[in-house]
Amino acid sequence: MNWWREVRFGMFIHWGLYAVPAGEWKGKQISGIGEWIMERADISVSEYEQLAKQFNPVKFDADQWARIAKNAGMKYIVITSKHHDGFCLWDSKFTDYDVMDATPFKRDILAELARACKKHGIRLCFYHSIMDWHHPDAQAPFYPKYNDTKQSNPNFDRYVEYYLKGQLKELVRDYGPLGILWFDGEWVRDWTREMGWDMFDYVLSLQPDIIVNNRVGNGRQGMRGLSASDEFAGDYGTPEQQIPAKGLPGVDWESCMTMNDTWGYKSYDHNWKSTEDLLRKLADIASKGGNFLLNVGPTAEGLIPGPSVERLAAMGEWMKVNGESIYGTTASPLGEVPWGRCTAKPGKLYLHVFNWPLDGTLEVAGLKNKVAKAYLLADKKRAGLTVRREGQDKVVVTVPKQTPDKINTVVVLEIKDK
Ligand code: FHN
Repeated sequence: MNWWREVRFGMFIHWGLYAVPAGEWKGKQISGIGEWIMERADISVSEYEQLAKQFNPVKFDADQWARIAKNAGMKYIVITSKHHDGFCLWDSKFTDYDVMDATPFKRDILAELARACKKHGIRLCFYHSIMDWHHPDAQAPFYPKYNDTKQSNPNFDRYVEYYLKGQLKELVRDYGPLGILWFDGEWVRDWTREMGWDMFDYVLSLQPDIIVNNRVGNGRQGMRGLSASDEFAGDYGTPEQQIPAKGLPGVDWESCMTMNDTWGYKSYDHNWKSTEDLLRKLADIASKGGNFLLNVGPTAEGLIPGPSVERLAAMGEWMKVNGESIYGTTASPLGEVPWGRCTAKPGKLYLHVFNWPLDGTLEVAGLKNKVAKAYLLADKKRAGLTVRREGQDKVVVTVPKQTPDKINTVVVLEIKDK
C-alpha cells in the first residue's frame, strides 16, 4: 500500500456507451446518474447494444487525458474497463461487445491509455463491474427488468469462472501491471462472500502486488466505508460521494466523488462543484488519512468536459505550490481545528487555513511540541514566521494580515519530537 498512501489524489473516469445518449432517451431527459440510463430508461439489451454503432470518440487522446490528470497533481487513474452495462473498453477475446468489435472507432482505448499513463508516470487502474446487465449468465434478479424470474441466475458461476475471471486475466496480463482493481456492482444477489474472497485471491495470483478495493466482497450497500473490525475489507474502504466525519480509523480508505451530479457524462448536468470546494475536500480527506478519487465523465467524442478540465487545472496550480502538504501525509494529530484542516509528516505539521485570521494571529491548540520553524508553504524564501507559546499546549503564529490564498493557505510548522 506504500505508493497508494503516498499519492493521495487520483482521477476516476466513467466512460462507456452511456456517453452517447448523455442523459437523454427518446427526447426525454432521464433523471439519475448518466451511466445508469439503461436501467433508468428501461432500455432493452438489444436496443442498448445499438449505441455501440454510434460510439466513435474521434477526439479521444489518451495522452491528453493523462496530461490533464498529471497537471492536476493526480498520480493514478481508475477507468471503467467495464461498467454495469457490460460494454468493454478494450479488445476482449471473451466478447464482441467491446470497442474493437462493436464500434466504428476500433481503437483499443485501454491500450492507448496504458501507454500514455506509462509515459507520464501515472498508475493505471481499472474499475470493473461485477454486475453485468448484458451478459446472459449474469442478469441477476436484483434487476427484474432484465430477468423476469426472482430466482438466481443458474449460470452465474459460469459467468464468474469463465467470463469475469477470463477478462480480468486479460486486463492484468495485457494492460498491467496495474495499480488497483477497483470492483463495483458487488451487491447482486448471486455474488457471495466466498466468491469475493476467491476473487481477491485470484486477482493476487495474477499480480501479487495489485491493490483491491473492498467492493470485491459482497453485500456492503450504501457508502461502503468499513471499520477495522470488518471481517473482509479488501485493501481499502471506498466511501462514495462523502467524506467520513472522522475518517475510517484503522483502515485505508478513499473517497470517490463526482464533480457534478453524475459519473457518466450527462450533457445538461451543470451542477459543478467549485474549485474551492474541491480543493478543500482534498485537504479535508488528507487530514483524515484518506485518498481522493475525483471523477470525470468524458463525452461521446472523447473529451473531458470543459468545466472539469478548468477545475483540474486550477487544482493543479494549487498542488504545484502546496502538494507537499498532501502527498505522503497522514491524518491530523490535532483533531479538528477551527480555522481549517491539518495534515502531518514526521517532524512537520501542515496547517491548511481556510478561514484566514484577519488579526494576524493563528492559534494552534493541542500542540505541546517545540516549534523549530514556521513558514508559509507558498513562500519560496521560507521566511520564518514568529511563533510564541501560550500555556503548555497552545502556540500562536503571527501571520500576514492579508489572506495569501483565499482557498487554502498552508502554514508549515517544523516541530521537535513526536
Ligand atoms: O452504480 C455505481 C455507479 O454507477 C458508480 O460507478 C459508482 C462509483 O463509485 N459506484 C456504483 C454505486 O455504488
